Amino acid sequence: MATNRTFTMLKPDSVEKGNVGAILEKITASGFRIVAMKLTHMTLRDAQEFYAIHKERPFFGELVEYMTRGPIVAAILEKENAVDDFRALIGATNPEDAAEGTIRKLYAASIGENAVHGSDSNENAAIESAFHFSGREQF
Ligand code: DAT
Ligand code: MG
Repeated sequence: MATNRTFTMLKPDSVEKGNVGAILEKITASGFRIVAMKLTHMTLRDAQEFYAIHKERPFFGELVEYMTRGPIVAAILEKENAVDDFRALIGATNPEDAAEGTIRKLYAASIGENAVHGSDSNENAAIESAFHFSGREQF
């Protein structure tokens, strides 16, 4: 399988609770290489654009409010089969359904505040990476 990339955000609740170090440790211990990373604070417009696919959903307002309430850690990760392997590492969207040992099982409070983002396809990984990082910020 070809080496490829995915995009992640450690969401505001992960930063607030001091879970960034533990989550990054789990990510790197699972074989992902950090290609780009920064602490950043999304504006309202950033979050509305990033999650535009969900704009008709009833939770969209809450989602945007949550994602903009404090800084996040955005990162690009590289590994064989990166997108699928990272989705497996983070677990189901709702932490109540997430498998034991997954990041959401360990660190997420609820479906609305679920600790981490992971791209759902190679195409979206490229779009989301470019949303947060220029080519010169990727190593
Ligand atoms: P994922 O983040 O697992 O890819 P998604 O793309 O379906 O999940 O939704 C994006 C985010 O929106 C998700 O991480 C948390 C929020 N969300 C999804 N479904 C929700 C719901 N039923 N109630 C509240 N927030 C929800
Ligand atoms: Mg998604």
